Amino acid sequence: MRKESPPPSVSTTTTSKLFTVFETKPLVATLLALTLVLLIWNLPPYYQNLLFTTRPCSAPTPSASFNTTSTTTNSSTTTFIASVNSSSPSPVYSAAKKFSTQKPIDPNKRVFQAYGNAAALFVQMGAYRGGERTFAVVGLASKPIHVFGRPWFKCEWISNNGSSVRAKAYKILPDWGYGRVYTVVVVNCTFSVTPNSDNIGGKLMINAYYGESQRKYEKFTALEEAPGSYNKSKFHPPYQYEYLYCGSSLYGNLSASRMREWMAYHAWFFGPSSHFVFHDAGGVNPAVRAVLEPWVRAGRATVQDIRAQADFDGYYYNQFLVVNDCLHRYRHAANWTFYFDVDEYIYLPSGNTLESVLKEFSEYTQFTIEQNPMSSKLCLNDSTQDYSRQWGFEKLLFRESRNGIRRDRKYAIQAKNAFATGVHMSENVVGKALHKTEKKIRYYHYHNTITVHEELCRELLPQSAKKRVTKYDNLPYVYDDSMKKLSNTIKEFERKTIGNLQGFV
Ligand SMILES: *C1O[C@H](CO)[C@@H](O)[C@H](O)[C@H]1NC(C)=O
Ligand SMILES: *[C@@H]1O[C@H](CO)[C@@H](O)[C@H](O)[C@H]1NC(C)=O
Ligand SMILES: *[C@@H]1O[C@H](CO)[C@@H](O)[C@H](O)[C@H]1NC(C)=O
Ligand SMILES: *[C@@H]1O[C@H](CO)[C@@H](O)[C@H](O)[C@H]1NC(C)=O
Ligand SMILES: *[C@@H]1O[C@H](CO)[C@@H](O)[C@H](O)[C@H]1NC(C)=O
Ligand SMILES: *[C@@H]1O[C@H](CO)[C@@H](O)[C@H](O)[C@H]1NC(C)=O
Ligand SMILES: *[C@@H]1O[C@H](CO)[C@@H](O)[C@H](O)[C@H]1NC(C)=O
Ligand SMILES: *[C@@H]1O[C@H](CO)[C@@H](O)[C@H](O)[C@H]1NC(C)=O
Ligand SMILES: *[C@@H]1O[C@H](CO)[C@@H](O)[C@H](O)[C@H]1NC(C)=O
Repeated sequence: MRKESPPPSVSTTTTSKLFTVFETKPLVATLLALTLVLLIWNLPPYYQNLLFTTRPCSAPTPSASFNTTSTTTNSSTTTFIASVNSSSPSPVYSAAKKFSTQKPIDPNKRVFQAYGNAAALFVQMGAYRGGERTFAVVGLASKPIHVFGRPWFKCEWISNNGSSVRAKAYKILPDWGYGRVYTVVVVNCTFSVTPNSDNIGGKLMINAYYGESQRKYEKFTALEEAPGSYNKSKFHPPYQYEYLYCGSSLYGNLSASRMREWMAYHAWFFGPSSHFVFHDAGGVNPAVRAVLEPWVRAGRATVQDIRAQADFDGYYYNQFLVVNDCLHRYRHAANWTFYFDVDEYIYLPSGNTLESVLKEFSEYTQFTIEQNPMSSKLCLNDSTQDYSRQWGFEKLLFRESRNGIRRDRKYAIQAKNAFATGVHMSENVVGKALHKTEKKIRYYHYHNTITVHEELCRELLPQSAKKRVTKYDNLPYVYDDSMKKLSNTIKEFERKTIGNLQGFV
């Protein structure tokens, strides 16, 4: 069928869907069929609806004698359009053009035959209701289309009773500059009324346009709400959790020991009213899965399998996509959503509790957290210690101590006020951001440890290094055992919460 129809200007899935609709209907006239098909390809959505709702009977025809009709379509298209009326550009031009490429008369007129697809117009990862009148659709889109073109979106809510409301969408490109073949797009649909307020169910449709023209677009169902499923109170506090962790893509040969330690530490740190969302882009090998499993069973963690992201070439395992999906999926699940990595440990300097710190920060939509970079190989030369039996943060005790330089930051956000997010902070929010936080909250960063499977202690420093600055690889290091002091508490907490982990000390 594809070969016989004019060179496709829309995707083949659209085409075949249309044909299956027609095949079920009685045969009328071939001519009408082709006309209709052309119209549907070319009309803006408003006219499309008009067509479907105002044409009384009749829909045409299987595609059996499809290939005989092409010469007559030109005129019938014109008449049909006239009866529909249009303020927007008439599709006649593009229809005529399509046919002229099929039957070139001028021998100097060259044909450009396209094969295959480089990057999709839109690849949906998730679509979520983000409030009473608002939705977010999170996905990827061909980056060149967004760099060189003006793609845009329209939203429509179609109630199960057939009525519909529309809204102009706006798009956010939260990884601007970092995308590759694909860039991340968050489509924000905010309606003037509450869709599905009567709870009879319905669906959110998106029109995704290739460029400024209304004529070339793809239409898809982004989200459906079953009858009775809309619950307004989900979008207001109190939320299910106080703290949510949104992890970015996990990849590489991760160390199960480090993952186990990270999980135990943060389950303790954030307390029972918290939840952890991991995104497995291939990093959750069987050993890692085994250490996360008890936490998943206890309802404390969720592991999302996002390995299919590998088909879409975006920035670093599509981490910008993942954090935005997590933001919107859990937008009203917790007071605060934290974004940091699995080699980073949030820490409260003396005297602070997480609750007291966040109470103090509550007027801010987001705050950033400064890192304490830790050496991934320096340990004390101490024959009383059996490092092979110790946890990473129990033995890596040397902190890189340069002052006054800009350090990487991670952040936490009140997700309800955010429309999109990044890896180091969010730039699409309402409300204030706080950066002077290092007296209240910091994080220890054990860079280059998470995929190390051999012993971490690879350089032993003399006991004197406890008291003075040690230069290593031209960087100054000081002794810092703040994390080590917590290790017995964490081990005890882990044992009490999930029992003894097999194969671990
Ligand atoms: C197609 O339309 C053009 C302009 O409307 C007209 O000149 C031409 O004769 C038509 N061709 C056929 C086959 O009807
Ligand atoms: C289409 O046309 C070709 C040649 O013109 C003919 O052999 C074929 O049977 C036709 N197909 C249909 C479905 O009519
Ligand atoms: C259709 O076009 C005619 C004349 O061009 C105009 O009078 C009429 O109002 C139009 N109808 C609509 C629905 O736009
Ligand atoms: C369908 O439901 C909407 C509210 O969701 C209501 O405004 C509209 O009148 C209903 N239409 C019909 C045909 O029942
Ligand atoms: C709506 O959600 C709230 C809180 O999430 C819950 O307590 C309530 O039972 C839900 N109502 C219905 C009708 O499901
Ligand atoms: C979370 O929000 C609830 C309701 O607004 C509030 O009572 C609670 O203190 C908040 N917890 C934190 C840690 O901010
Ligand atoms: C560690 O200390 C012992 C003596 O306490 C010494 O013999 C050994 O060489 C030291 N090892 C390293 C790597 O410095
Ligand atoms: C969409 O944007 C509006 C502001 O323009 C905001 O109020 C709303 O919360 C956003 N929705 C989502 C789901 O991000
Ligand atoms: C990952 O690391 C483990 C432990 O060192 C090793 O046994 C395994 O072969 C590694 N897997 C890959 C794919 O490199």
